[in-house]
Amino acid sequence: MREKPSALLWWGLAFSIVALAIAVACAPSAPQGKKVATAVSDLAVAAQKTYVAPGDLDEYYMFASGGHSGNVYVYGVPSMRHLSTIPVYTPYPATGYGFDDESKAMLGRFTWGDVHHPSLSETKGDYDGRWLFVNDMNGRVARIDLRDFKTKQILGPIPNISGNHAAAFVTPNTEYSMMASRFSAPVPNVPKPIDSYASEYKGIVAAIKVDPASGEMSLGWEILMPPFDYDLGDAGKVASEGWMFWTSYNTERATGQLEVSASQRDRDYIAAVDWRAAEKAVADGKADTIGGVKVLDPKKVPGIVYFMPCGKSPHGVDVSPDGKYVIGSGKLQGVTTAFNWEKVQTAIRNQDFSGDEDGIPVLKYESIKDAEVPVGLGPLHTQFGPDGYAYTSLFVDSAIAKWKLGTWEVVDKVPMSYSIGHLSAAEGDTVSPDGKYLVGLNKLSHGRHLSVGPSQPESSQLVDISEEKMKLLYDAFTEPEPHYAQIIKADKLHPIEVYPKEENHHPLAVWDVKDAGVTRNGNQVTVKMVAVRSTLWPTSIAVKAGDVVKLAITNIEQTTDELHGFGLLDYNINVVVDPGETKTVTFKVDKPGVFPYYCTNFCSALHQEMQGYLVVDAR
Ligand code: K7E
Ligand code: CUA
Repeated sequence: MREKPSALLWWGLAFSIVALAIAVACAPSAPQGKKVATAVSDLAVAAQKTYVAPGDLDEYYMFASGGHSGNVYVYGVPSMRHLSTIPVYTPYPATGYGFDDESKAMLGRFTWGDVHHPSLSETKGDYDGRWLFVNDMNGRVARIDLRDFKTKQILGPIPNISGNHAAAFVTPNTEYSMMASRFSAPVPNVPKPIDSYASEYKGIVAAIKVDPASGEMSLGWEILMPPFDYDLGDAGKVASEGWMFWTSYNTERATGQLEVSASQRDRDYIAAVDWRAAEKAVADGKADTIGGVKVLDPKKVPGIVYFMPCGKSPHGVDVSPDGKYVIGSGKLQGVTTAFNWEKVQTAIRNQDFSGDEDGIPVLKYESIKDAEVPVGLGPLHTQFGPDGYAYTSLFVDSAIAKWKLGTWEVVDKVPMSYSIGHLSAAEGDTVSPDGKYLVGLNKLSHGRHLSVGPSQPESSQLVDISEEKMKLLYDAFTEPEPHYAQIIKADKLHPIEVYPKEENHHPLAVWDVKDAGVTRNGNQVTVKMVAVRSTLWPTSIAVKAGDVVKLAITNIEQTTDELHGFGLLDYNINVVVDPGETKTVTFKVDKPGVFPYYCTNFCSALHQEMQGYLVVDAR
């Protein structure tokens, strides 16, 4: 990474802004000149802290959920520049995702997904920069490889899971990506009357196994849960490693108008799952197979799940960096509760239970809580700093509260504009948070950007948390729909610039223009195409109506950023091939005529010459 610009430049910038402030302050209409000058110099400091000079690079990557856009968006922090869009559950013509055979196969029969929680792979509870997992409400989880920032696998829909919101949280060594059902349904899913919900519908928590070398995900196991709505999760770490926590609401087991019917009880629960014990129970043959998955029933396998009562209708649950505290609260409360993991373990040992839910023991709130921290109204999510501080987003108060673990005092608050949901601190959910930056991901934003009509631009706000007082630095547009994001130190990632030729084992890859061409087997036509500046070889393809064409394009460039595309307008074909990559697309030609194809990515001075013809004769 390059050096920061010289202090001289900063002083120059600060000086001009201060000069401007004085000019403004001295103007006849300026109210309280001194105050204006102070405010403007604060802005100069903020500008300095977010300014990434031309040619300079950001210190962090932020990976943000794109909600029902189905994408993940990558930003640089602190500049908040949008660097890249990673399509996951939705076709994205800009990169050809969802158009070639390989990515079409991953998407299956779906063309959208609702992404909520990105989860960077971890080693010993710290981001290791290998993969990013993201969930989709439709029971799926995807893996993005951070070597090339591409989606490599979509697993699911996972059987028995209905509304996979509480995912894709990884365990501290990425043994599993965990998920849980937000909606309960009969398991297995056969029609059952809604009025039998309380007894016949089930929730599910699921562990998706991750191969430690390749990241390949496969079905792990599941646990049958009472029909609550499991909302968010976090893996235990250090002191609580081996456990997984999920919030749940609607422990009333109500149906219909949940905003009323699911708010009757004072407390809902955080489910604490001993995933090592569950893993062992599955290995010992204690699971039943439902829908092709090994499912544990806690009634038959005691000791794998406990319920920790928590303020009603909770949202986030977050484990402190040392794993000693589990933070969770009702989302309409004015306090958040710090549960003491030591006390939870003692209560489990002493069987200090108040009852059970479908055979799952319920712990006593008073026995396991350490403190109710008066953070303010509407606590949703908590992130951590390196110095024992916690940061909680307050939806109702529209603010972030900073408070201290252990002393439980609230030391600072910064307003958010408006209605913050998630928040993300630099490596703020790992065993060693960085501090420095915090991003508030706001649900509403009216007036923070130029108006673009009724659908207001989403806004995220960058906050400086390097000092005692939090300082708002910057308002940034973020692509909708913002949920969670994670921020990782840039030097942990080492993205490649080209796909090395020797790693390309595609059976239809060709590396020399003389090997490009068309072969026929009955009505099956295979085209091996070479894309290289500035020709698509072959330059014409002759086929007959009724043929099935399999086109394999190899971009033989080994130069960074030399992408080529293949657009065949009439047939809705759009393939983008990175340097060293081979992609295929299979399509039936049913319309006779002459159809031009061309390169879609501006690749050279003669890019516009990179074109050819598909000639389809009538049969
Ligand atoms: Cu938007 Cu995590 Cu889906 Cu909270 S969730 S705010
Ligand atoms: Cu290749 Cu433009």
